[in-house]
Amino acid sequence: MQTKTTEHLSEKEMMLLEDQYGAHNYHPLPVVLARGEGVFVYDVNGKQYYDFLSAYSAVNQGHCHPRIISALTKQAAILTLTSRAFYNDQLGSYEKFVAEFFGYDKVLPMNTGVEAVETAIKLCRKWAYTEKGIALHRAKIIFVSGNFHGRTLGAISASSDPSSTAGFGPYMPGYQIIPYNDLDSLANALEDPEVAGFLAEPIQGEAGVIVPDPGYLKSAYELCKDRNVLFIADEVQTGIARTGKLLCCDHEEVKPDILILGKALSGGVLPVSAVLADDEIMLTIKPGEHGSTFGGNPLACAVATAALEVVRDEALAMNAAKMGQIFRKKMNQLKGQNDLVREVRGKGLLNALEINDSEDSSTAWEICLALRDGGLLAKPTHGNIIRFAPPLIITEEQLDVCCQIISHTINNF
Ligand code: IF1
Repeated sequence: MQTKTTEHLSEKEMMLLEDQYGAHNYHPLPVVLARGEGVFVYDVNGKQYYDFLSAYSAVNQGHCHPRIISALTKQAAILTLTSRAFYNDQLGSYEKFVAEFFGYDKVLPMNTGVEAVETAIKLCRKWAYTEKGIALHRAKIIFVSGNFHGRTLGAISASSDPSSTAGFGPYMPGYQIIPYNDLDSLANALEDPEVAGFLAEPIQGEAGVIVPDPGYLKSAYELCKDRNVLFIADEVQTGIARTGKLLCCDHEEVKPDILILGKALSGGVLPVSAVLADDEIMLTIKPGEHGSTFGGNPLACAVATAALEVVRDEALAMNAAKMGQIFRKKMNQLKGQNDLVREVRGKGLLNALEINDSEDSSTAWEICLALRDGGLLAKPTHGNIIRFAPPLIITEEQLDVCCQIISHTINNF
């Protein structure tokens, strides 16, 4: 089904419109999508693809999940936005639901993932000055190299990736970057009494699905606790059942002091993010000190509630764990047959294949073009790494078909 304005445009003309009238801040794979349903997306000519990007893990529940769409359409016809200048009949019950769902005293509702990251940084600094007693505006936060936390200046100031940072300075002060998966460097950095927080992804998504050593998260958490430093987990991409547990931190039974969620919190239907913490941290921000026009809007509350109920009722974490094991087993068999595949890594249904070519080669991109022709959509992350992250509702039969498409494509490449 095409909207009125595009029914007469060809696929090529649609791409040219974006090129002429849109900023060139992306380099999309040449495919024009018009419809999504479950694990499938369809292009303007009706061709079906398995979606193995899931909008960077925002569509964990599958495209246009009926239960989420019905919550959206019902609330959309009643009340969409009040602003936080007034109460509304959706926010309180949503806050209770989501705080209890993840086991925290309170939630601060925002919209995009990066807004939640910025909120967590502000909470950490506030806590540093009012609770830990660090001198005003002296608080430091430790980040890890290879991170991705979003595109605002506060987020890119933590980045070690030139494509995220070059030409956008000057950068936010009070940040320190240490190597990922390196406890000695964390222990050294924590010697500084002005450190207030350690913020990291439990698995680095954009860096190429970098899974730290078993025990890293637990030990990092314990080092932070020993030094009265907040352990802040960015689970925007790894959360909401993506890695085979509700949260990636659950694999090591680590409970972050501040938890950052986004993306699939709404099932990819509209931007909904959240920061969760207990009262000692959350109540350091007083009325009027932080907010957002759309944060906690009634429509987002209705959608996010349904999105989380789907994760719970359809046991998506369990399915992600099971399907992920099958996927990595089959991809490792492919690795054994074909030296184009250098490494298979991931957890749950957040996986990646490292292609045996230089980072600046176009091989991974060309493989993704061939996968598209084979009916499966995926996109390279850094250079030679292809991320594979289907919706968590994928069945074993569908996964088998997709593994055949991937193996066939790579073996014939
Ligand atoms: C783009 C990457 C993924 C995230 C983590 C915060 C955010 C993201 C761990 C910010 C967002 C998105 C952003 C999008 C592509 C995608 C991405 F390739 F950029 F890095 F997923 F890996 N923390 N990731 O992954 O959330 O403000 O976007 O809602 O910028 O191209 P957001």
